[in-house]
Amino acid sequence: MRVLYELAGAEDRRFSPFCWRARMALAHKGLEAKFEPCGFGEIKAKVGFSGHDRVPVLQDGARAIPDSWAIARYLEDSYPDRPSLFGGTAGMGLARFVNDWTDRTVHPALARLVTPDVYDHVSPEDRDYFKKSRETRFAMSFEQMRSERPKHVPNWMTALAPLKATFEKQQFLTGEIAGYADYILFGAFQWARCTSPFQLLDPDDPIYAWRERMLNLFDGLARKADGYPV
Ligand SMILES: N[C@@H](CCC(=O)N[C@@H](CS)C(=O)NCC(=O)O)C(=O)O
Repeated sequence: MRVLYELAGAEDRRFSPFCWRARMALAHKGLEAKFEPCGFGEIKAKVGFSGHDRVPVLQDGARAIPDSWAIARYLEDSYPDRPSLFGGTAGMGLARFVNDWTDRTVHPALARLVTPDVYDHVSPEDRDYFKKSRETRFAMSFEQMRSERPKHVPNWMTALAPLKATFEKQQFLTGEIAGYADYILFGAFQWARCTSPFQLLDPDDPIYAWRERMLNLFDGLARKADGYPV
């Protein structure tokens, strides 16, 4: 039995960018799993058995794998007969870069725009924790963050510039078929889509068209999730 422990917000909304990476990777491999919801306050109790205090954690039989990157590596190594996530060692090396770039550049730029909206979708019992931890992280209140949002849009557009250039020329980061590098990046957009009505992309942006293609994958897996179709 395979179980993916995922972050869940109010009304069971699944918005974690890292959990979306793992969800898309499982779908790419054609592997079934049970998706176990964890509120922020439940994570330690539910995934403590793995020695980790963050989600996603994948349990596959007797194995427990924490961390989205480790999960992707595990799936690739354990299910080599299924479609490849990386397309070989060179692809894996480049996906590693996309992982770090997304964590260090895309997420921080996006967090400035959507974090107060994420708060609106956090479970009531997790709201105090979320507000306190995020307001401390950004050293400002959510009210201030909302009012400063327009100031941070140019930084977001700058971060996206290389993607725009790439998607003018190819369908996916990994070429003609989506691969794990796309799922890493897509997790960020899905985090926003599931929580924020803020329009991040113009419909004529090539990144918008890529996001549409990603939303269509696996019978619209990500499109079916509760969110804002912006
Ligand atoms: N490097 C980890 C990061 C996982 C992570 O930060 N997960 C968040 C959910 S989006 C979490 O568990 N946060 C717990 C908290 O903020 O208390 C990965 O790629 O899986």
